[in-house]
Amino acid sequence: MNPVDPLWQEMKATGRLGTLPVTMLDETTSTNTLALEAARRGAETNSIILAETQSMGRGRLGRKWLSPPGTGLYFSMILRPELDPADLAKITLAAGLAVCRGVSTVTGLKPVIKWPNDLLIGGKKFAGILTETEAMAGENKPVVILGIGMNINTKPTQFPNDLQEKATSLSIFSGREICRGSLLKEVAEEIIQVVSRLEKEGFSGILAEWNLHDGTRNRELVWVSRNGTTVRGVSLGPDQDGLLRVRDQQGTVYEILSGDIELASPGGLPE
Ligand code: BT5
Repeated sequence: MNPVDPLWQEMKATGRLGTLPVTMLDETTSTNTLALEAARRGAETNSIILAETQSMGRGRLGRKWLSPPGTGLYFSMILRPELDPADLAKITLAAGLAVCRGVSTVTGLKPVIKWPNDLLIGGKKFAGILTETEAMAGENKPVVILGIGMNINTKPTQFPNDLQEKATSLSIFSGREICRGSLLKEVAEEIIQVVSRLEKEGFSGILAEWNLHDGTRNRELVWVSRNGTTVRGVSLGPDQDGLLRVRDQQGTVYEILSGDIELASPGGLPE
């Protein structure tokens, strides 16, 4: 089903990806759940938990992440960043940048990010990020579980009907099989690098680079808040805190902390 993937075989045999500990499972409920449990037991920072499929893969706000077996990358990394709890939302944006960079290095493709956590190629979603945190007894830093789901060699028929219109995989888009081991290695290294940059230099450099991958800047969006308020306006991109700025027709600028945005008009996202 997959091309020969020496790194995958090596990870299975050694439980390591370079220096990083990796737990590889054929199936689990959610790698984020397992990673959190492992973190509570004191698992090493930057450990990776990966599964070939998930029965209860999670998205944000109680949504599901579909994990067709054997063709994607579904993994969670245990991070303990030296950051203020208020800065943790920036990790999701930094991770989006890490995925773009990793995908671009391994495949030459140029994904874009739809704030805050969707990664798109050819206007369709191929990856999503779920960041969860927990304060740990006896530790001064909260643990951050960074969960990433990516459709790599997934075939169109592996998506249910309701996802076929809006989901894609790197191989569907590029017409070739992609080596999952190389991609995991590159993305994991990029994550470690962006988190370290966030800790040492703050958010502005990462934001400047993130802006180059912003798939919705200057596009008209609709955002529906949790209490049902609808804001329609033009995206000005994220601010220095990672909140999305949207300017409505009256010129009022809204700062959006969470939730979903949709393009107001058809026409797709940049490819
Ligand atoms: C996300 O949520 O996009 C975050 C996904 C994170 C998944 C990883 S896999 C490893 C780790 N373990 C977990 O349990 N989770 C993380 P959100 O923005 O809420 O998007 C969810 C929506 O994306 C769903 O409601 C669907 O519309 C769509 N979706 C679900 N599965 C998909 C898939 N495989 N490909 C593309 N879109 C999908």
